[in-house]
Amino acid sequence: MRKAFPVLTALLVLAGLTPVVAQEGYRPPPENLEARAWFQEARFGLFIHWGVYSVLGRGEWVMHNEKIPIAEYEKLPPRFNPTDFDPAAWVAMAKAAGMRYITITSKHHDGFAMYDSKTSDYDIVDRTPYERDVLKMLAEECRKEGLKLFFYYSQLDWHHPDYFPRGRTGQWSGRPESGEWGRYLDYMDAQLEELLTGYGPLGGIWFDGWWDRPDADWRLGQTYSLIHRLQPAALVGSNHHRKPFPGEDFQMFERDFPGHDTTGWNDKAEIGTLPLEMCTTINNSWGFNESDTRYKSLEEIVHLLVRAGGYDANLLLNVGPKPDGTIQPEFVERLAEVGEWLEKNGESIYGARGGPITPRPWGVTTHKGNEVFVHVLDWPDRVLALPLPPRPVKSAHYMADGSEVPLGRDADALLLRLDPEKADPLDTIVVLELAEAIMPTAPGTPR
Ligand code: FHN
Repeated sequence: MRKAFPVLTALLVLAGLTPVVAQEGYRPPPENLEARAWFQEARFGLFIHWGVYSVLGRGEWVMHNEKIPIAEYEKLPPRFNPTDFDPAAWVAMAKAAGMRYITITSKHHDGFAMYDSKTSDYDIVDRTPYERDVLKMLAEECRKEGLKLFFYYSQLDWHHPDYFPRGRTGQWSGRPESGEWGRYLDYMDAQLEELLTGYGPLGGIWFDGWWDRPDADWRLGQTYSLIHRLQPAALVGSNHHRKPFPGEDFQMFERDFPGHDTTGWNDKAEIGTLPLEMCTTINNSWGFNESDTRYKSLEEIVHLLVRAGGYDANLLLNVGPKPDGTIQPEFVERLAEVGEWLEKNGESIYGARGGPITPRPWGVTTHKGNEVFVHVLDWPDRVLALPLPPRPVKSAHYMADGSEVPLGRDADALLLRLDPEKADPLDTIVVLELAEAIMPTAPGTPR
């Protein structure tokens, strides 16, 4: 009977029924709340998955997918020499795209640190002919150019001997079937301390991999407190596909809008009250994948950004740089085009909150002060009926040229009489001028 208890707990945790213990009683200080508000206004960030796996060009899961044992995988770092890496070009690309922050992999599931770790020599400085700390170079450039930098950190590790008992993945690494979990967690905290003390003020830490061992004691309270003690304004988020745990400062969704579950991972990810972020890829891969040429069109990317905004979420859009340190032109070109679109339409995205009308098949709404931006993404007809906004509407105009949009009113609907000539295939934005502002809710206020 005694033995049944941990099994039952594990089952409940797996079913998402038991609250996970993390940084209980955490009260974000003012600088953290300020950072959350900044994050919520920023709306668009660049995700970068870069590691020694890029040498093979088959994505960041290649070690697990192709059952490559550690002894073989360790032959990749000596082949990784990104002599064309130019942090200024990466940051300029992100800025031109209208992105306000960058989130880059400091260590992915393969356990290889892309910075000069002192806790381990399994890192870019000690194991590659390049011998330079690319995170430091990027951090300096971001600071110079005013972009915030977040570090992705994989809690899951296919290389460390103490990542034991093993989870759902990484069983082919050739490690002995033993190890000390607590020692692995110490190692992880030590690496996080390096990242939080050696790279200036960070936007935050973006965790991934908890899902590999959902029933394990991850000592999250200790880890989250460490981060908040070292940098109180750094935002903690975790891609565990659940409702946020205590101590987290934002909530993320992978390849799904908040509240959706097309992937099958987000079924328990109830929406909490923290700022939201959705991440996705431009083709279908996170890490560099030579054979994946299914690039999203400009229209698809703009619609993702706009729809994310309608769900009150940021879009974190990924690129997987090549092993030489460059970013493939298919990504660079699309990002430049999104930047041009934002240059004209950013007013309806940055600092604008989702709603007041919840997302619809035809499009979404965002709002700021006394303006509601109706993003018509897919509506072939002349008249679009909206539920009545929470404040009286004085007038409506096209954001593109300021010309008036005739309005009709019903007892329970506002009718936008759209001119097909003015339809924009990317997004026809109609601005509703309200008689009074809709007061924005601070991050953390129940939706
Ligand atoms: O396994 C990872 C994957 O490689 C990638 O990093 C994405 C990004 O959200 N997250 C994980 C899967 O949930």
